[in-house]
Amino acid sequence: MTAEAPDAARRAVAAFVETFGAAPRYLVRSPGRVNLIGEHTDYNDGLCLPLAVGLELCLAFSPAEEAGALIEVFSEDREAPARVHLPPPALSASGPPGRAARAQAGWAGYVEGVVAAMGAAAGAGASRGWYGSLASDLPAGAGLSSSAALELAVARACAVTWRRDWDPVAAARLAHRAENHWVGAATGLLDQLACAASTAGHALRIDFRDLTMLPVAVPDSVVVAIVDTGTRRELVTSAYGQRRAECVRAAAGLGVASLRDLGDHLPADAADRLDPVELRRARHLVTENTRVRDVVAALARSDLARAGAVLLDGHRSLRDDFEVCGPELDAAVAACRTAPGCHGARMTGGGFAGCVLALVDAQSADAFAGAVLGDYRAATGRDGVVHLCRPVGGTSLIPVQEHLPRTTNDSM
Ligand code: GAF
Repeated sequence: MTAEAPDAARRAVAAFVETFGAAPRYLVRSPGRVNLIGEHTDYNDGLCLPLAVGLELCLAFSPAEEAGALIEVFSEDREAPARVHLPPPALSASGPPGRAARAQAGWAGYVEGVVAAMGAAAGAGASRGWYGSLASDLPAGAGLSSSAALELAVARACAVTWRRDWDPVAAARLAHRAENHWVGAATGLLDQLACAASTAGHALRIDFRDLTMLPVAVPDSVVVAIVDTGTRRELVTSAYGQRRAECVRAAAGLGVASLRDLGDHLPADAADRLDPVELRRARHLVTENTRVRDVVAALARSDLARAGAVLLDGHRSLRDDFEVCGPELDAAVAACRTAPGCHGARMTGGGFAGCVLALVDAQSADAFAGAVLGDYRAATGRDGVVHLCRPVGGTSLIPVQEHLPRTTNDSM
C-alpha cells in the first residue's frame, strides 16, 4: 500500500501533553534521508548526493525550570524513557557503558551519546535539563536514517536548552561522534549531514574530502519514490564494517591513502595488486564517484532519462561489485524499472535490506506505486510500502501551536 501522509509532529505534541500535562515549549522535526547516488563513498573521501525526505521524527520538548537534574525523553510506547543525568557523561572512544550494554540500550543509547557529545562541546553551559516526547514515521533499520534523525533532534533540543547557536554541520559532526564512539556503529558522516543540512527542493552534493556542499535542484516534475521492501538490517552487526575494512585494504594495495585518490579510473595493473574482492570494491568506489558527477550534471539540465540510467548503473555496481544488495532489494528495483513513469531506480543506504528509491514522473506516481507493489508481491510474496516524497529541509524547529491537540488548543 502507499503510506498515508505522516503526522509525527501532531503525535509528538499529543504524547507530550498526555505525559507531562502541559503543552511543550518547542517542537523539532528531523527528517530521514535517501541517497540519490554515491553509496559507501562517505568513508572513502568520496562524493554523494542525498536528500532529506518528508518522513520524519518529531521531538516535542520543554527546558526544565531549574538548572541541574535530568534529560528525559519518552518514545511513542511511553515505556522506559531515556534518562541522562547532568552534567553529561564523558564521551571517549571506548565510552561507557560498554558495547554490549549500549547495544541493549537501543534508541536510548543514541540519546545518551548525543547528550554526551553536545555536552562536551557546550562545557559548563550544559547545565539545564529538558524533557520531551518523540514520535516517528521513520521505520528503524530500513536505510532511511532513523538514527540520524533522532540524533539531530536530540542535538537541537540540547542546543536550544543550552542556548547554543545551531550550526547544522557542527551538529552533524557531533551526532556522528556519538554514533561512532557511544553507540559503536562505525558509520560515515553521510546520514547526519543529509538530515541536518539539506534544503527543500534540493539534493545535497557532498564532497567528503573537504565537506564542501552544493544544493542541486530536483526538477518539480518528479517525485522520489521510496519503496520499502519490508526487510530490515542492523548496521552495527551487518557486513558494513567488513566493507570498510575491504576498502582500506584495497587503498593500501594500490598505494593510496584513500580510494578517492584514484580519480576516475583504476590503475591498469589493479588486478595484479588486489585480490578479486578488493578489486571489485575499488571499482565500485571509482565508478560511483563518477556517477555522482553524472547525476548532478543530468539534474542540472533536467535530463531525467540520463539520471535514471545512472541510478540503474549504481544499483548494478552495489549488487555486483560492492555486494551489499539482497534478493528483495533487487526484486524491488526490477519492479520499479517496468512501472509507469519510472526514470530509474536503485537500492539506497548501507544495503542488505531496507528500501529502494526511484525517480518517477509526478503525474504517474500513483500508477507507479500500484504497479510496483503488485510486481514486488508477485516476485517475493511480500507486501511493500511506497512513500512518494519531495526533498525537504534539514532538522528545524517548527511552531508548536498548530500541532496542539484541538482540546488543548481551545483551552489556551
Ligand atoms: C549507512 C551509513 F550510515 C552511511 O555513513 C553510509 O556509509 C551509507 O550507509 C552508505 O552509503 O547509511
